[in-house]
Amino acid sequence: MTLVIHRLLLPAAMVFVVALGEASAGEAEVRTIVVKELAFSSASIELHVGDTVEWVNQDIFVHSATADNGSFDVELAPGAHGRAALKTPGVIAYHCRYHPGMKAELHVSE
Ligand SMILES: [Cu+2]
Repeated sequence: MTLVIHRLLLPAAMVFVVALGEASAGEAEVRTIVVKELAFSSASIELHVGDTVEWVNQDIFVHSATADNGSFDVELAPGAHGRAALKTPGVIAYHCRYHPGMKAELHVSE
């Protein structure tokens, strides 16, 4: 009888642990920012540590997403995408190395 109960409970317990693990991981997200017509689509975006930003270059020009603090420097060929993982909280201002007018910010919280 004990054996039967174990067989029933074990899978249920495993599902519970998996669910807890996902919740405590903070549901890391991939957030897309489109780069188009010489601009970043989001001038300011709210994110969390562990999230990833993906820039999608829909222009016919080369762009970059370059953090002012040096934490990332993503080269974006025409039609290409590039990613940066966010590891520390704070406001990260970034720009395009090729077009000084292209600027935006990431607001990263814990
Ligand atoms: Cu640019």
